[in-house]
Amino acid sequence: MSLKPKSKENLERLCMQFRQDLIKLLHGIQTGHPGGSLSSVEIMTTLYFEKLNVDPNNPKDENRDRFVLGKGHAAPMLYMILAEKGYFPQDELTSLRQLDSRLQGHPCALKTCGVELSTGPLGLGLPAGLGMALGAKLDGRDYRTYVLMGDGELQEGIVWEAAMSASKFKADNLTVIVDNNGVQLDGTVDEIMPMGDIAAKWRAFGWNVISIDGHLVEEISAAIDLAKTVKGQPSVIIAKTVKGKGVSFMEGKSAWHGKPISQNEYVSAMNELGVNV
Ligand SMILES: Cc1ncc(C[n+]2csc(CCOP(=O)(O)OP(=O)(O)O)c2C)c(N)n1
Ligand SMILES: [Mg+2]
Repeated sequence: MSLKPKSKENLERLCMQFRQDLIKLLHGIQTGHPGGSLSSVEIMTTLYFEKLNVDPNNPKDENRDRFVLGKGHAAPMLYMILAEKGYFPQDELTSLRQLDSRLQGHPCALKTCGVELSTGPLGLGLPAGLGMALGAKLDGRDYRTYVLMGDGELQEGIVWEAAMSASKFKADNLTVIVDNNGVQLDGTVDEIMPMGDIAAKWRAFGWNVISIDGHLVEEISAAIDLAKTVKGQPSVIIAKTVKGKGVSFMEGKSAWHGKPISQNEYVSAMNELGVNV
């Protein structure tokens, strides 16, 4: 079913709000990861506000859909979404990355309500997510598991071990979304470790592959729906994105993977996002 105009409008409004709030938050705390948070805004927003069957009032419901943030450094984006959904108070966001805060620099499932899996070491999201998906089958439950991964993260060997297992075990209740922004921590993916044709790689590992523009909420929504209809194999949505999307001086730059935002940069970013500061 295609996204209703009202839903599309609502998602796009939320995405703009999250971009503004993210820049304000990361400038305020002078730390954190803007680039990979900004590239995944539409993906995470569409999942949480349109697709995932989750309830902040019943966060451990055994039938809830599972979302795993493989690229754990995009934690600020996840936290903003969880706060907006009501998992914890909005005013706690400014404690991000502070000592003893519940909101650690990378998601911690033991401390933070709504975080499904502790991540940070790249690559472990998919094997754990596969376990959740296979667990659903063993328990006869119909929840789905979603794993969001970075394209640099795909270089981890464990990803491909999990990928071949997922296809062997026909994990058709598992959807991976690759935030395919072409950039990793200190360079482009092509410079650091070229991955070639990643769609062909996933296909060769037995996955159903769907390629989309990862900044268009209607394409993300349609791809998630399509993946649900595929039987007998897991699906991967390869979402073409721009690292740092929405703030021109951050776009496509590995330097903005993780660094403090200066006062001048803050003013310029906020102006670009339509806020006078
Ligand atoms: C196993 C492991 N190796 C290295 C790192 C350090 N690291 C953190 S983020 C990152 C780059 C990730 O790039 P990508 O997956 O493309 O993320 P995105 O571009 O979406 O931010 C690296 C190398 C890590 N967290 N885990
Ligand atoms: Mg990347």
